Amino acid sequence: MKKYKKKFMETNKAKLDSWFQKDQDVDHIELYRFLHSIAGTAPTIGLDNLGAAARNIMNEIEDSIGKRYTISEIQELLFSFISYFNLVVDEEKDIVEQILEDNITLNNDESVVMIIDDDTSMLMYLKEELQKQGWYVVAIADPLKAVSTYYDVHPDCLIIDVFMKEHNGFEVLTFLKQKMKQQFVPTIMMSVKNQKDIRLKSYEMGADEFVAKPFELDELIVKINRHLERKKHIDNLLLIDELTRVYNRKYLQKAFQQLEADLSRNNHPFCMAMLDLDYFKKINDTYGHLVGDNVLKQFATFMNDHSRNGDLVVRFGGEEFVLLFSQMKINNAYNVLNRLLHKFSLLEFTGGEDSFICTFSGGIVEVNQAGKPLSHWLDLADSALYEAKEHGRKNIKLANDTVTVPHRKKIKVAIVDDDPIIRTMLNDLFNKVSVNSGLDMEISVFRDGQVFLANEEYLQTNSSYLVVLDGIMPKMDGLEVLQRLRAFERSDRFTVLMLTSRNSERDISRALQLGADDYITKPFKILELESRIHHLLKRVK
Ligand code: GH3
Ligand code: MG
Repeated sequence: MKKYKKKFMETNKAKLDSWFQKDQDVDHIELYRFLHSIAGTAPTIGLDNLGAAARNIMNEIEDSIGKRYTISEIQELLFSFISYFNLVVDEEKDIVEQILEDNITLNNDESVVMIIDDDTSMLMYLKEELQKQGWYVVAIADPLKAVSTYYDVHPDCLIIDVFMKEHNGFEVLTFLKQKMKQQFVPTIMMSVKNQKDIRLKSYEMGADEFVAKPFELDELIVKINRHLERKKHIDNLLLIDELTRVYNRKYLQKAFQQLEADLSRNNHPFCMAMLDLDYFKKINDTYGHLVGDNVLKQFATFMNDHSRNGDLVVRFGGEEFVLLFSQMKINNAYNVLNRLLHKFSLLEFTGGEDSFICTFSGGIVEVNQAGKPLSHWLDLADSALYEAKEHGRKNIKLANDTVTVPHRKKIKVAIVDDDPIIRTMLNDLFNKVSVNSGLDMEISVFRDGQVFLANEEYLQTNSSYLVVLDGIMPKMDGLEVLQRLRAFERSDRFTVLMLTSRNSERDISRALQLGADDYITKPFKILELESRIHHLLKRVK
């Protein structure tokens, strides 16, 4: 019998044994919790029938709140389970382990749809339905969270409700409109008020579509699909980054090939530098994202203005840029970059009333050998960049011959769940993701919310966390844990995935209001969970 099933059997059998040994009546709540945990876990590890059986009994006893069950009543109710847990079911194929062992390729290319609506039932409904289309759906109930999330997830399509209680959708849109001017992100406005002035205002603000509520779901899906296809088409044509007007990373491959051809033909080495702005998140947090955008633009312009003909500036992503210096030896490139760093760090930027300066760090590599792929040189430059960051930032480092340090900061992964099987499974899954993605992760498991929160030393560091939080736990439920995390200073360090139960709509709604970054309903399929984890990891700051 495979590991998870075995553990599952053992845990549940132990629980039943303890009831029988004590020979005392069992509370309704305790029985319900036992069944609830089976209903949540069994289908995830491939025991669908068992999960369904647990759900049936839960329905059966639903109206008996407060009842105490004698041991013989328990025996009668749980007859099928008792025999099951004592059986060895080794002939069943274990889906979970198969998935964990096989490297089933994830579709990392899913379109990202972001919905902003403070009506959480609408959010939940849309999220669930749109996910069925294979899209990754980010649901935001708090408009204030919308802006930073927008920058983190880079949506391919945006759906905004016009009338949100605290901030109306137009306000969010006004902000995002600035963004949309530079970047083409199809936007659909929704409203229960289907009046001409609202429709007109939506279009004037830059919406591509207006949808009146109530709407036909299939029609909405077709519309979104069409927008996503157009976006893909346009993205494929673009080689220039829309915000900074320098080349985007798609062009990098082409440019690299040209320079490499020159290298193999004429033996002209060239240099590649990876640059990253220092403490850029702080600029966003202090002065707002539009000021951050402006810094990026000015940085790109500065680099363009100060590079020679034939050199290339590429926005690699976020606040990372790649520079290619044609026909240049590394010592020369090193001196050039240091001069640029010095000059750039004298520039003054304005944010509101204040002025501030900005610096960058860089890693540089000399491409002097033909035949190696672009990724090889990028990894080397990235390693050197990481060393420059470690070395206190605002400096340039030369690459060694090997990739020495894992690039990127460490991500702490906290798994908080009272179910030992889910804990083990998640732990294994994250280990696999860590190996496959090359991300440096420190994975910890906690058996309940209290133990997790009590670990002050673990939580008080400045690290970034991905927290997988079970919604229903004894002592302190997941929602309370989430609420407490959100009260922490710089609480956006915690990217939270809630595990909820399908029928607890109220809990999901609350989780969204409290700013959970995503939720997944139990029982979930491992592959689905893995895909969500990949998306969430991109958002961990
Ligand atoms: P470090 O010195 O270690 O590089 O720290 P950092 O704060 O610069 O790096 P971090 O990776 O923590 O934060 C980068 C931030 O850049 C997070 C992301 O939301 C933001 N960002 C990414 N793209 C854009 C963009 O187009 N505009 C703005 N304003 N912010 C962006
Ligand atoms: Mg940075």
